[in-house]
Amino acid sequence: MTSLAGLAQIVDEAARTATAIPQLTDTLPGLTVDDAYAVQALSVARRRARGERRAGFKMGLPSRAKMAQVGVSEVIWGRLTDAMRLGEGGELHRSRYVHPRVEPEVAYILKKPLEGEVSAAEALAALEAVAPAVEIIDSRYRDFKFALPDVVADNSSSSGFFVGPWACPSTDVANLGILMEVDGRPVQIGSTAAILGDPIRSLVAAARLVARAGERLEPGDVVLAGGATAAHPLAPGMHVQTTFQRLGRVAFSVVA
Ligand code: 0L1
Ligand code: MG
Repeated sequence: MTSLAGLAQIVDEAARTATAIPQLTDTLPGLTVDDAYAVQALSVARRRARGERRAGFKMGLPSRAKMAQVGVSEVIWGRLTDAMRLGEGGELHRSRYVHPRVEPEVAYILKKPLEGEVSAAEALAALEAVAPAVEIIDSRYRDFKFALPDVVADNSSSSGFFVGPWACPSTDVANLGILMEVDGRPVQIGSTAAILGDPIRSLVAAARLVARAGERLEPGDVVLAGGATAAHPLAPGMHVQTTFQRLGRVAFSVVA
């Protein structure tokens, strides 16, 4: 049996070298979701040991449709580091990823800690600001195929994020229209309401789920609330612009 640390090395090296790997559950069908979160923590610890710093958390599978697709009833989560944050308006290097996709999200940044069971009102009171954002997801598994323990071990496909202009934390982001365009052509249209009905519920879930791992959301943490539409595959030469009603735009270009 490969140790959890050994599995962490496998997923971390796959991400570091942008190399597709077989699913862990192909050879370890008994791998549990709890094991997978332990692997995730160990793999992110390897990044930290290389000098990357904590940046916050991402929530994954926030829509009922995406949960049903993967056969789960709760959102999943992963960890963000400063190396994953990309410069708004800048470039994404395709060669650094296995098969990247982009999805529109809402980003929160905290001014107070949040831990365990909290209400939406408590979550709102802990906010420093809210912003439009996009997440770059990149499963390290071949063909973007995985079972739940695989994706959790792989840091819930976390690989990058762009954050747009920060807005006042009292901005109502419960049901904002979103348009994602590639080279001026619409590729995704949706609403922030697809994120658990209201993205603040995702922040509430983040506080609860992260506490199960003995951690809490800290001041300065960015929390990505989860994808509001299906993710769009990225290729060199694309210019991606995502416009959020009331919040503004996030744009970037894909280079080889
Ligand atoms: O951020 C997400 O919702 C993705 C979570 C993992 C599933 C996937 O990679 O599609
Ligand atoms: Mg996401």
